[in-house]
Amino acid sequence: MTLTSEDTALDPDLLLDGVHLIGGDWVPARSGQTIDVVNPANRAVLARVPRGGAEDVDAAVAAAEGALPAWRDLDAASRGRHLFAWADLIDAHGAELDELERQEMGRPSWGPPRMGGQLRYTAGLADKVQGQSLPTFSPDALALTLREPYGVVGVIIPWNAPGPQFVMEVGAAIAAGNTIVVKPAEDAPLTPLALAKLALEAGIPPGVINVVTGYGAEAGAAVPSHPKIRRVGFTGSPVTGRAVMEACAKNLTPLHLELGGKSPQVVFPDADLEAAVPQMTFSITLNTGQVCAAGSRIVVHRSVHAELVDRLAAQMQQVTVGPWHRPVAMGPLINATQHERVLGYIDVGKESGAELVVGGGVPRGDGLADGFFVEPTLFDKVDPASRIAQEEIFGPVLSVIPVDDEEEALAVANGTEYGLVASVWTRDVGTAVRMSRRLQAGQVGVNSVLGAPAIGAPWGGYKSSGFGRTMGADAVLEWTQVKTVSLRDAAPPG
Ligand code: TXE
Repeated sequence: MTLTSEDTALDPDLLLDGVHLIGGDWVPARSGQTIDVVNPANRAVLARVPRGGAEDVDAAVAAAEGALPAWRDLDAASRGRHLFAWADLIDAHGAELDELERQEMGRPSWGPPRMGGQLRYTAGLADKVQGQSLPTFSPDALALTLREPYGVVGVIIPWNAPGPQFVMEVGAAIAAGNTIVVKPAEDAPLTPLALAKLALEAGIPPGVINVVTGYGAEAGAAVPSHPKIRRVGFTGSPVTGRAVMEACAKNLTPLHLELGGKSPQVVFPDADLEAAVPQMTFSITLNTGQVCAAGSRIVVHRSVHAELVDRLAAQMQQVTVGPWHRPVAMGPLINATQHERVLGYIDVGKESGAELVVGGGVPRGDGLADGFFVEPTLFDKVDPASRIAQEEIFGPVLSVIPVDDEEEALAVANGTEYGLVASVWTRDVGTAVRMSRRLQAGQVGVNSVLGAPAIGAPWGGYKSSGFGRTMGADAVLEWTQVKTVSLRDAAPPG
């Protein structure tokens, strides 16, 4: 395949080709090898990125170590100012960043990115990281706690929202005074590289943010196993999350994990279906279902089940599918592996006895032949124990599970290993309160999907969806460790 970047509307200043970022220098991999980055809507090669490995991670860690003392010791308000400047540049380049992310995801536009706003919230927290003063046993002493950065930290991010994931993790870690090595996903490393370039332009010193591109088993595996990386953040699959945690265990490196979900949407008889159905459809088709928070299970009271399925079927049939440059609702899946995986789950669903109501295939049509497209798919009467109701599909596949009462709804909703997001559709405050308390999820939405529509809300899972929080004030604190300092008057009077 040949590079097609000249044919596209990509901003050449933000398209890094063949280089990643180590200590302020844009360099190739030590091995000299590269990986093609492909638009999954048409398989055109957008750019190549270095196929980094352990030695590149090593160099990035050395650069981050070099940058650490000055960044850590910079007054916190100045650190925050650097992040504000970065947010301003991100906003100024919003359209170009969106185009880049759209092409590496193959997805349609969702309007201006919100990354700048999220980053500004984090920037404002930089000088609000504070400890406590503590009571002491005697009046000649003072005791207080300091919240200090870990030092050099490492983050591995996935491909489904490469821009926001980069900004979220990097913003929180560096706001707290850490310096960082980031390993973006091999399928979508271009937006992270562009964001790192803007960070440098915003005046964030070289070496504070380092980006090593490459495959998971190579550059990725080198991050949690590096003895000088003092804390790790990982977002991705449970299988890889376990491997990352095992590697961290060897060095006793603390970490947080965000591992996806199988988020239930519990629909009560009094729900406003007219309002709910478009949101439910959006929640499973946004980003072609490649969203950790996708509301992939509808747990519905039997009295409104038939009406809900009819409405969902009508709504899902209206979801338009196509490449990034068309005004469609849904783009392709990220790559051939995910395409096979999602189609495989659809087969599993058909074989499980569930009723296929909408979709289930690969859409045909003009401009769709070369992309990894799949139809929005609706299964009804799904057995809550079946694989399509238990496992994260990461595609636009929605399962409807009818139930008889609130207790059964709760048992089904809580009956998977995951616990990222749960939604409740009801007009009754009492039902909303009871469900909010009893649903096992890091985020509960009442009459809303995909978690809190708030800036600065902490984000993370219960159960196998992971632990630790990646947004808001909690995220910044996660990147700090607590030191207790006690001071004593060496020669107290009398
Ligand atoms: O994920 P991986 P994949 C889920 C989703 C999806 C499935 C597989 O269900 O269908 O995972 O996706 C890096 N050491 N989610 O295979 O492997 C890899 O290079 C260190 C949920 O893409 O977890 C990439 O940067 N790193 C999800 C990142 O891990 C390794 C987002 C994620 O890849 C590594 C993505 C290793 N041994 C997928 N192997 C969410 N929670 O939002 C791979 N990586």
